[in-house]
Amino acid sequence: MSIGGSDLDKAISQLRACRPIPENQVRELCYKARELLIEEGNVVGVDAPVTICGDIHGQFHDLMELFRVGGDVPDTNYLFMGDFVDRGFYSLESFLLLLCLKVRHPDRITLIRGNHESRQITTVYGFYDECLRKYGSANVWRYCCEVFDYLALGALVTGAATSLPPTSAPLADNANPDSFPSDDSEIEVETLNAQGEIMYRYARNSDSQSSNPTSNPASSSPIAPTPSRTGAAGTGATSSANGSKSNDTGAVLCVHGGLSPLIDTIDKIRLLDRKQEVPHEGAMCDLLWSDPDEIDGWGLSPRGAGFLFGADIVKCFNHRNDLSLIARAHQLVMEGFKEMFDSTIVTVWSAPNYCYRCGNVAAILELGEDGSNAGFVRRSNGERGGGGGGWILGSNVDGNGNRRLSSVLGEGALGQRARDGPGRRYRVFEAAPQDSRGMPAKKPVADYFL
Ligand SMILES: [Mn+2]
Repeated sequence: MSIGGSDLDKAISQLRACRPIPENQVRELCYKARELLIEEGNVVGVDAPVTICGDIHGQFHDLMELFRVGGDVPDTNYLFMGDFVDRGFYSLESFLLLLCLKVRHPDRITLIRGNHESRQITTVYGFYDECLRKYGSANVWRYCCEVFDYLALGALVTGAATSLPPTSAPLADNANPDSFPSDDSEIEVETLNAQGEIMYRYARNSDSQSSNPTSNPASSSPIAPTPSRTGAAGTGATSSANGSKSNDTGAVLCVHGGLSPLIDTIDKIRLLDRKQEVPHEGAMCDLLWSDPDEIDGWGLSPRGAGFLFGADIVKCFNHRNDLSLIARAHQLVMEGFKEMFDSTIVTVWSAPNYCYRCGNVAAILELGEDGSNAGFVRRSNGERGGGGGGWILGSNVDGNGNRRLSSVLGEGALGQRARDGPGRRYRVFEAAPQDSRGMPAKKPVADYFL
């Protein structure tokens, strides 16, 4: 049999009901998924608008809640930053549903690899046992692991708007509208609850740079605007004729864990041979395992894999690669998301009440579309035309084409934000009601009354 067309839609509705699909369909699905994923580069190019999600960890009913809050595929574009499996009770249904959606709507959903998408880790943390329990053999686990090996290592989101369009969303009960910025200011961050009500709203910092001061009259910035660049954000290209002129927002790099001391440019990620089990060390391992931390430079990770990296590392990397933000997952955040280092990096966590007992809320990050970025041509490998990933021709390059080190290490990179970040809308949500999980409440309600 082949899983295409109506079979695929049938599999999707079966998985949406949290019912596993037959083994032969899983085999076919995994084969199709691999065919798609093999065509993707290590760093997938993604156009805004997109909704960025963190760890799921087999919490199927919370994934359904995520889609309820964020919109369904294909109405909403999604980017999932890995750790689909392990810990929760429904790794199988969660991962297979995401995989079905990927095969059904390849341009609407991007899946990148987390450190749990690995043979070794899934053997210890639940996914292997779950497959064995649900199918009576390890075949399905093996098919899924073969897909893991082909997942991209990162994604580069371009074309995100610098500010959020005004919404007419209602205010949450606990919102304090007096603290909201005035109507004419540029909204940089907005936080909404699961009902779509606004909880917080922040204007762009008045000391941040603006590429187009006339569009931001509220800014009283003493800092000179960054010279206008014309290349596709994230490629570093400046001479491309098809770039955006009105949006100076850098690109957003999405990885599961973080940075690596072996990787100073995004191009170096593109050169890795990713089609393998996650190694115990090296660049690929670091991208999936590392964590940001309040340290200078690099540090040893208590996880035993990857590294800790400080604000200086993030700011240098972002500056060098024309990034305005790194989005990553991998660490439980009680509030669902956490911005660090002057908003140059954010952790997004999408598994509410992690392990059904941590009591945290979850979040997803929406990046809006910058209308001025239309006209880019996507190459077949998903990378942008025009720049080729080169970054040497920027305003920080001297006449000989050398990157001016001072501009990377000087106050331009470390003392302030080098780039305006994208407008960021966080939707925060709680765990799905327990009764939708098909498990009885700890004490049946009747006990209290009879
Ligand atoms: Mn992780």
